[in-house]
Amino acid sequence: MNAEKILQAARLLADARHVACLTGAGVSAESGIATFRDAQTGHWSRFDPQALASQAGFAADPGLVWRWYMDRLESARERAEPNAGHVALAEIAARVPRFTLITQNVDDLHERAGSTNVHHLHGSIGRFRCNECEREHVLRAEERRAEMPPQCAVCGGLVRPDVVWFGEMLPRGPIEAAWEAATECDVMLVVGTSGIVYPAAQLPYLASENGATVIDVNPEIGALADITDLFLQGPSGEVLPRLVQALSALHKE
Ligand code: BV8
Ligand code: ZN
Repeated sequence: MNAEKILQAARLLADARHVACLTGAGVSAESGIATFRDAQTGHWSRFDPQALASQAGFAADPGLVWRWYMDRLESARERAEPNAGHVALAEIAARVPRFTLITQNVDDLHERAGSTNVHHLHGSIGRFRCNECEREHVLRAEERRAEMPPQCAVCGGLVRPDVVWFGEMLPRGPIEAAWEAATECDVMLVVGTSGIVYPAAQLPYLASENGATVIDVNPEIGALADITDLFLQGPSGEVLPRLVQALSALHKE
């Protein structure tokens, strides 16, 4: 990653009134959480995440889906720590007038790194609700180890994680905040997403159509290449801290 491009990106951030940031599974990769693109770790590698993260998958085998989420919850909550990329995003937010963080991730690593007001387009793996009546369910310790999902205390429906499955609508609040930020921002900073899943992947396009500059941080060139103005190739845990350093240096000038 050459210093010139980092400096160019830092100047864009320094001149921005409003930076919108869209993150995907890649920002949590260096925390040890497998992305959807990578084969899921261990015995999950023989399952297709898109099949498991769906009503059909849950109906077909609620126990399998429950165990998949309990394993992911354990790795996100017990084993994973925020990495330098998560921390850098919280530091950039403190250095620009307005910063809107929108994530496709269901882990809480942005919050644990100090980011506030994080918009979770696809929900959170640490929250649970009834698949039928949608009542919130507070998970008990023994339910984390159970082979089957718990049943709703009120209607008897199966309890599921409060995440957005494929084919399900995204929550209105986060969508409205994300759409407003994408249309209003000067810079759209995209970090660690393949840009494949809609409607989240629409946001960089929306920002670009509304005159924002799109910066993409990713080790690989992806689906957003055609609207990316500045591509910072590399892992977010390395690129973002360098961006913070360059931004801080500009502020000292
Ligand atoms: C909806 C929560 C309709 C669950 C998730 C055909 C064409 C277009 C669209 C569709 C289609 N068929 C179906 C659809 C719609 C579908 C969709 O987009 N499908 C895709 C696969 C084609 N979308 C939906 O179903 C959405 N709902 O459309 O509803 C509707 C409309 C009206 C009324 C009713 C219904 C719901 C989508 C949300 C699904 N839920 N997550 C859970 O987590 O279990 S999506 C899930 O996958 C993640 O949240 C994430 O969003 C997505 C994976 O994407 P990424 O985050 O980008 O991760 P990925 O692994 O793909 O990429 C990782 C990237 O990181 C890579 O680029 C890699 O290079 C990079 N990377 C790796 N290491 C690093 C790094 N980057 C930086 N640093 C590193 N170190
Ligand atoms: Zn219920």
